[in-house]
Amino acid sequence: MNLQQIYHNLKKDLEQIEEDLSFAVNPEYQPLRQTATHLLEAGGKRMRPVFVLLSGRFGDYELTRLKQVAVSLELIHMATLVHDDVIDDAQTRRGRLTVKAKWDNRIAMYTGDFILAQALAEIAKIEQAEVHRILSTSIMRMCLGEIDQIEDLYNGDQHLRQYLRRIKRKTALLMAISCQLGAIVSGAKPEIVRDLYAYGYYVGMAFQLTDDVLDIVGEERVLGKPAGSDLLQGNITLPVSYTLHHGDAAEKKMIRNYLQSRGEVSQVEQILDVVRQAGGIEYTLDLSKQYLQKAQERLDRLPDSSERESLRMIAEFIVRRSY
Ligand code: 2DE
Ligand code: MG
Ligand code: MG
Ligand code: MG
Ligand code: MG
Repeated sequence: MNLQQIYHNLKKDLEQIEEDLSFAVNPEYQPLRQTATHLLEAGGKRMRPVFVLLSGRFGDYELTRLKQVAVSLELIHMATLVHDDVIDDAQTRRGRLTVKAKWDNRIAMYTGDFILAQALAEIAKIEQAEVHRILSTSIMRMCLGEIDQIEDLYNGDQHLRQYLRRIKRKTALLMAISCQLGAIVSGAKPEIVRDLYAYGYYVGMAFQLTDDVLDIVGEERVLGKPAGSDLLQGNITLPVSYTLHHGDAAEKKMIRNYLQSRGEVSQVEQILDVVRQAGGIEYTLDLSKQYLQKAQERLDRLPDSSERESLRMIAEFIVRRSY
């Protein structure tokens, strides 16, 4: 099985999700309709809906309910990106201008809020209190992660623990609950729900670790945004903090200088080269593979099925991807 086949198998259901998404972001009010449609057209891998649908197969697959969860989670993901681009002052995403760049920060904040509210309206159709508890707690934790990240900007003395907690909150949680909620609304057994949650969490960690590597080694053309964005924002990712701990004296000094001057843009290219050479990329990718391994072990505990193999493929793709 390959990735195309996975999408092919889910095509009919994903198309319905796409329809519901465009319906949800299509308000009467003209400026919002433009910003939201702009976002939707930028596309994306729709990973969260895919996780919801595949996880739903481990219980009683009921498309109506699964769609509501999938649409809601994808909308939340979109809302976080609109807000994130304001905070990160990002001009492009997925090769297009961000809402904040095309309109402005104020419009972007309310577009994000609007989409978040749409997400809540969508999931309100589900009557299980547990679902709402899980979702709201996760959004709170995502916000905490972003605040932590702001406080740690340009801070060269960070523990691996801090970094891991941050990427858990910013990425892994939403993937974990995509699997968890897909299974819960399908009435899957508690142990299956737990394994799927853990799978989503490990895959999310692996995903963000590779994302942080790609930010350093990727090309703008493929990434849809400039390489080195994290460093430019002062966000110290694992390859950089690895270099701060294990690089030679000159390498460490160069990065320290950059952080002390709070990001002299002209130094970024050189620092990227240093980080690429100092072994932090290999170290981070290796950690990403360890999370991949854990994700696979969780899958081993699930009943053998084609959905389980699809989840396996997705996990592998995430670590090998280049975009
Ligand atoms: C992307 O991280 C950030 C994701 C989490 C954002 C969470 C927010 C709080 P990056 P890229 C904004 C919750 C807000 C809601 C629910 C509206 O590393 O590289 O900046 O894709 O990602 O910019
Ligand atoms: Mg960002
Ligand atoms: Mg950010
Ligand atoms: Mg990133
Ligand atoms: Mg990203």
